[in-house]
Amino acid sequence: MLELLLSWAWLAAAPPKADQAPCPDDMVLVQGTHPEQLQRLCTDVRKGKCWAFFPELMAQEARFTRVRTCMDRYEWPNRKGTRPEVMMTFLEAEKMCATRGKRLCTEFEWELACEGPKHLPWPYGWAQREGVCHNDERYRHYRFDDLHSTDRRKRDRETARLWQGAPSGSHPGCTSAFGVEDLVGNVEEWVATSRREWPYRSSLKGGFWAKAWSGCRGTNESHSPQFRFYEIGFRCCRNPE
Ligand SMILES: [Ca+2]
Repeated sequence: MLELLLSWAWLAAAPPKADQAPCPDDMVLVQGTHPEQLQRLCTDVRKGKCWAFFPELMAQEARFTRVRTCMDRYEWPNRKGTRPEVMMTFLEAEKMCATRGKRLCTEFEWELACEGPKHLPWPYGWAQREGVCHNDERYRHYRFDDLHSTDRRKRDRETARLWQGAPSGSHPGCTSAFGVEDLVGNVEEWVATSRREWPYRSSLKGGFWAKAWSGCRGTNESHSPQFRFYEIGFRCCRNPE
């Protein structure tokens, strides 16, 4: 009996197995090297934007950051089939992540998650393909006074009128090599700024449902942590076990 108890006690105290998953089930491991600057050769220029790059051809600046993080598979609240939340400031998004023991992802973590180990310009390849990610809706003009009204009902009504987002995970082709979904398009995502030249500690990535040229690179750095908008959401990260 004593032997049995001892062996039970040893098992209870045993360290986790080496192959234990570093991230919870609803997060994915994003790991690799992030090059701060990339140069690619554009092969399709329209409307002042690049819609395709020469495959596999790339020059990288010699400034790299090692990334190893667990990232939510979907936009907040990180549940497949659920409508992602919008109209939260960067400060509120930080607090929401903290309630789950997480933090906002950094700009570099987000870019590596989107580009994958091959550093693709879009999560799925070297050329933009219509309809793969949710960013082809027609732009609707917003009414500033309604959207920023102190009257909550007015604000909610305008947000609902502008909403053209999709439930999380409804564009399976818009999945990065690491398995993160909806990075490009759907709702734009708050990230913690990584580049020293940006003015705020808050940045935005991925464009939204009506920004067809969005890709993995390109940061919207023009909004302070107090800014809120009808198409802005976020996703969370945390350090691996
Ligand atoms: Ca997104």
